[in-house]
Amino acid sequence: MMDVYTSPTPNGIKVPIALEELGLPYRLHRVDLSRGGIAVPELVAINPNAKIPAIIDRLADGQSVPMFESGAILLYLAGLKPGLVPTAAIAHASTLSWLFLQVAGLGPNFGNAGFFLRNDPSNRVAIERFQGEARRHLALLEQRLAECEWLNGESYSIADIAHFGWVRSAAYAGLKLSRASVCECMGRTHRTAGNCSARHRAMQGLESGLSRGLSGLTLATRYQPRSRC
Ligand SMILES: N[C@@H](CCC(=O)N[C@@H](CS)C(=O)NCC(=O)O)C(=O)O
Repeated sequence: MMDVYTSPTPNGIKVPIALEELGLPYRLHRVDLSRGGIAVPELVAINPNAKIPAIIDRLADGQSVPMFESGAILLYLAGLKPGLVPTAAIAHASTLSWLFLQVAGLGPNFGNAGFFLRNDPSNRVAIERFQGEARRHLALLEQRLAECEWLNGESYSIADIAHFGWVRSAAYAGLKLSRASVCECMGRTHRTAGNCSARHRAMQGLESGLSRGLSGLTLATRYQPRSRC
């Protein structure tokens, strides 16, 4: 059984989505970030960087495996059960490229754009830099998803999962999504893929478990899971 420490944030939702997709059991521990991750000792015990998501995988042989960084966790989970990273060489490599683009590029730029918009709105240099980069990354996704249904070109993967939370929260970075936007593509991704019932479960798990009692960032505002697929 795996213990998952997270919150309903763009990075936080990645791990429960992947676990639901894979059908792996887990215990969810909601981390209250209102005073910062550093104020949560059980989180710091797993992640010295005091950020969610973090996990402890409790193995059958008694070992406990702590992990942090959402991209690393997604790769670890995908290694436990097939389904979220294709084995064919090109699609495999492409999954890694799009995953790392999210964790190193799109995510930090969205996050920093949102931070400066809220905390230092007169700082035009920072806002133009981070919002400009956020917009540019979004355009890359739009172009890619206009060309193929999935980011890796072959199948739904941890790369799509990684981007989904951030794209949904584009308003946080002050970005407006166009009609033929990535959010729609990602919504389509989560609605119409072959394994639709798993996707439905994933969103149910998120919305009933993670976002309960929270004012919520921008989680669960755009995507409405369909009862039938
Ligand atoms: N690179 C990290 C970023 C994680 C991150 O920034 N998490 C935020 C929430 S989305 C957090 O824990 N913030 C709390 C804090 O900074 O105190 C990852 O991908 O896991």
